[in-house]
Amino acid sequence: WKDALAADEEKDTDSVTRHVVHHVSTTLARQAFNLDDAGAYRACAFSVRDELIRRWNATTSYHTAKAPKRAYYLSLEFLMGRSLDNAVLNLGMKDMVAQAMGRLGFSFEDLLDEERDAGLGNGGLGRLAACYMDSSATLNLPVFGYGLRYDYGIFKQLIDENGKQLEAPDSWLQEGSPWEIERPDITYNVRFFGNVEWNDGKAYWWGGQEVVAKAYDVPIPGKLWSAKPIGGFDLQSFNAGDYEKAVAASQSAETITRVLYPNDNTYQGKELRLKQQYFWCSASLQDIIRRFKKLDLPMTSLPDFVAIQLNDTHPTIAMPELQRVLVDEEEMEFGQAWEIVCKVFSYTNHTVLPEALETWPVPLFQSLLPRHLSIIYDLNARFLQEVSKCFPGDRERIRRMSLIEESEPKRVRMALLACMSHKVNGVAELHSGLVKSVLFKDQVEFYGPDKFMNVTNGITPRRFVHQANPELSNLITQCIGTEDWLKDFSLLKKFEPFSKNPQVQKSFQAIKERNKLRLAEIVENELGIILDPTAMFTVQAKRIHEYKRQSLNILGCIHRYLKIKQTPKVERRNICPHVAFFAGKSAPGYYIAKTMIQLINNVARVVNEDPEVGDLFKIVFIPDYSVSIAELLMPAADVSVQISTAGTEASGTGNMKLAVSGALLLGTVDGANVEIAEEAGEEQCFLFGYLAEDVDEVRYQNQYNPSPIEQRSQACANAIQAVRSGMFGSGDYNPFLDTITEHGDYWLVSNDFDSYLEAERLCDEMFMKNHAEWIVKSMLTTSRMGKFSSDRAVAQYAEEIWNIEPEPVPEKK
Ligand code: DL6
Repeated sequence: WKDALAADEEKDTDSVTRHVVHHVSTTLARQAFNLDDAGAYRACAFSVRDELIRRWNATTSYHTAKAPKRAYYLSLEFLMGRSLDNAVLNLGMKDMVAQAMGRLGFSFEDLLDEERDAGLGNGGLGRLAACYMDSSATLNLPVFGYGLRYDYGIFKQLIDENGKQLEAPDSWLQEGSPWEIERPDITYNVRFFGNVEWNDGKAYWWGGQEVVAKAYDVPIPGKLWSAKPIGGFDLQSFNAGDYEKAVAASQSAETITRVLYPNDNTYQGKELRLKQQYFWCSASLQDIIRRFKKLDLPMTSLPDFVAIQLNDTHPTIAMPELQRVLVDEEEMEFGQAWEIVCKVFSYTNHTVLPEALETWPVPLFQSLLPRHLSIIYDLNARFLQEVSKCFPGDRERIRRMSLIEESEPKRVRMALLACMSHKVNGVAELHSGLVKSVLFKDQVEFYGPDKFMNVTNGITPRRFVHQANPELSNLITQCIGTEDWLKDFSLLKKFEPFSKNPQVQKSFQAIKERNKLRLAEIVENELGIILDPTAMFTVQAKRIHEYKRQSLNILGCIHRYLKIKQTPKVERRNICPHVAFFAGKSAPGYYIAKTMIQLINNVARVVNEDPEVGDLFKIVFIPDYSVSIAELLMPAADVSVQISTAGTEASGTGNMKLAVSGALLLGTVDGANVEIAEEAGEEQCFLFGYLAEDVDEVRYQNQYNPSPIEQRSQACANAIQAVRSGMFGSGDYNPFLDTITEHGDYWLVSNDFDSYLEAERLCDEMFMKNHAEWIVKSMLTTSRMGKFSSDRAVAQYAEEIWNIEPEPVPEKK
């Protein structure tokens, strides 16, 4: 039977080879003998895509025939990264495809590097959406994503010779993407601006600008919309010789999906951003309603067939848009229509930071979406009447709860509109608690607590263990005797007993060492920094933001550097060798964050070039952080640095990616760190810092009754002084340093500094003096992370919010 199997495999590898060659000669119109890596990657990707489409068609036909209730995930960001490796692994075809490409003279691993990341997202929120699509497909759930097909994704980050971040465009579509299918047959018109006229109590929205939304299918099920002008360009002006006017309208349409807004956890109130949001929501709803209408059922049964999840407030305009369709086009009564809207929608909140909460100026709304504004006013009047009934005479509460903020100009509060949907969830226990007790306290008191819930985030084990850390994946499979844990992550706990097995401990440690070596080689080749792979690798990889406190990390690095320099040579052997990795982008207009990047790079340069320090300490800033870089970085980490001010990081998902690869948590009691520590056991973690419940009081002290920084932390004051002295070059770091010393240290850097250093000290001590124990803790961490699969999270959404069930396509008999 073995021969038969081998013959079978041979045949399959043969057929894959033929398939690839076919794409070389037809799709690429090239000859196999003079193909380069880029061409081979594309031909290979097209062959794999064929298989994805074949399966996708089967699922679509089955779902169309069966017509189950579906969930639609509306996300303005999908941070997909690369697709080829993930696709072949998920299809179980990796070996076969690698062999086929080998026969054609190509190394599959080299081809993987030819793919550009699809970076249609800023950070955690966008990557979460991509993980949820992967999990929905794995669980056979009828879930479909809708997003925008930006011509330019998140900018490419360059670091100049002064250590500063520069931004360059990410033209990811330049060579085309094999992972999308253009659908000229699926288009919808979307209107902006114009007028609303009333006739017989019925509203007519007309005029203004109309734009076409064209669909691009992505076979990891979803659609991305691209904006096109209606009817091409203006032929009349063209014929009259006014070429500029002829193309102006078409340019204005195409601008809508030109570029992703590069802001994470801050909101930019630009007209174009609201246009993007409405364009995407209108097209998606038209597509959803078209599909529903095929069922030939009354609109009142929409909530039995359609659930729509709002990924943050960005798609909230979809709620008044559905109301407009039901009232103006389907002629439904306003109150009945709104009941349907509320049943269909649910909303995930991803932040409690006030600067990230979207509010749109009323005049902008009035001009761009006049009909929607009138709907929102109507809703608000009815809503506030209900609130007054509940809390008679409580005018202050009514002011707080109004959908319209009484500012100058007035603003529409999108989060409060989103809270009218039937379920609202936060993304980690601690965060969901704050959502209820702080952010939406009034709403909880009005609607009751049942609407508000928690779904802790998750990550896909297929990409972040199996693909990113294949040796660890194989070790787990070997130990527990099955691969099933990749689809049922709770089985990971079966790996726990092996933490006592010396042989497995050795293998686990060897895998970590090889991952570190691989990273060290890349760093040496790309950045010219030579690392000691046996040193402790700490990783803080995430967007650069004051609340995430790369500040604490880099000032801690300065403290470490000063200490090494002060330690007599003979005693330096007691110091734990250390490599601090930083990676992440700052929003281009975020001055303080950009200053932190510059400081990190300049401290790194001084430390790395100091011969006195040698292998004891290196600092590496990896430019242009992306999903692909995360896949390299996370498996090589010894320590996961998650040090946001308590109560500010909604969840974090990098913390989960690091933990599954066995990095020990050095972190604050914030976001999903809390649950990671609960699952792993606090003994496995190095927790420090003020708790969320104490932060307000400390902040108040810092602001109104500040003690000198030296009293809050002498070590922090010294590190800041070293920067001010010019030790790390003459960059203008003062605006950043002043936030800590002069402006009330809002993020509690100085207050948490000493306990951070103490946590680091304990971490170093164990790594260096008790490495055997470290390995056990690392294995325990990995094996206890079963909760953090995005499969668990999506299953929870399906059951508790969307009310949908798995619909596997039956096997052919
Ligand atoms: O829920 C995904 C991710 C969390 O893990 C992060 O903690 C949180 O900061 C992030 N939130 C946002 C909010 N952005 N906006 N707008 O990105 O969500």
